[in-house]
Amino acid sequence: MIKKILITGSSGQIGSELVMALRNIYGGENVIASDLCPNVSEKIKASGPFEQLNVLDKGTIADVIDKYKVDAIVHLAAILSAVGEKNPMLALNVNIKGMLYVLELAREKKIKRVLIPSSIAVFGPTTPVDNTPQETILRPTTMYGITKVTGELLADYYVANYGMDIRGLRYPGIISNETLPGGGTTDYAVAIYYDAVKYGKYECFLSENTMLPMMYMPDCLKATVDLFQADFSKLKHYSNFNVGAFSVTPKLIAESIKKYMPGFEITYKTDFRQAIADSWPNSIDDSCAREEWGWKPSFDLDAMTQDMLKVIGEKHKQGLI
Ligand code: NAD
Ligand code: AKB
Repeated sequence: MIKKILITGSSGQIGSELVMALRNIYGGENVIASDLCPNVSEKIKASGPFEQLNVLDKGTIADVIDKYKVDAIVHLAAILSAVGEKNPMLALNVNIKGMLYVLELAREKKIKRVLIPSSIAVFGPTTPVDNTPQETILRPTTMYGITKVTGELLADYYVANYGMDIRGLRYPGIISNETLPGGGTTDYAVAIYYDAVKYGKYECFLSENTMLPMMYMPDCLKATVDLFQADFSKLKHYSNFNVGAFSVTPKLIAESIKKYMPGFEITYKTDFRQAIADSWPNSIDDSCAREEWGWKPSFDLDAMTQDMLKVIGEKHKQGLI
């Protein structure tokens, strides 16, 4: 039985919501939030422990594991694709060295379970783009993607050679309304909703027909918790589950927004992120996740759009954005 979970990178887009989801299941005191950035939301501060933690500081990670008798780690601290292309050495350092410290400490301290997300960024221009299979060509052209492939291989190495329980899933672009994304290529799919509510228009940095796999945050949380709780002995894959929900282009999101905000306008001005998006798949075959641990998404594009506009509209009315 897992008793104490440490989450790294917990102030990010996913961590800020995953901490609360896991605290609801395991109890506030049993989920230790941690991030490089000391500024933490009131919600996270009030509901359980928070530690300022740099994943490049192995000694402090070890101290936090000992202090709370941590027996599971969800390692979210990372540098995402767009920031990673601007600063490849930072991405290499944080994503590889940080992960290696977590894996080594998990081995040394006999941590029972580790979950580390991967990404659709493991795929590259030579990967089949439609319904991208679980087992396929992994030759990414971004530093972020290179670190994610390395992470998957390292995790599987620790499972095979040290008998450890390490799991991971290849998230698509995650769309949410609580914490803004941290510098990825799929960030447009969040910004479009904020700008729709605030200004009634959006200038997109990807071209109108750029198709990418995406997922709404409630499904991301469900996928993460379900894989975290899955029976490890029943898994055939470990660190690299494809998970899909729906695939969209900027034009399709704009059309979905227009159903509820007919006056919404979108324009396009592409930048360096277009090349990153062009190297990623259109859609994902997630049948292994469905078969091995029962993955099934709930939200489609229109259901997500309605919820995003409602929540962000409410924040806008209250003057929070
Ligand atoms: P994010 O950028 O929103 O958050 C990352 C967090 O890590 C930030 O709070 C940052 O302060 C922290 N961090 C950075 N360097 C650190 C360090 N040295 N030590 C400790 N903390 C540090 O990222 P996210 O979107 O929440 O992503 C979480 C995980 O999910 C990452 O592994 C990412 O690759 C993966 N992922 C995310 C998406 C997505 O669309 N959000 C898609 C695919 C995969
Ligand atoms: C990014 O765009 O970098 C992330 C991802 C798909 O990994 N959202």
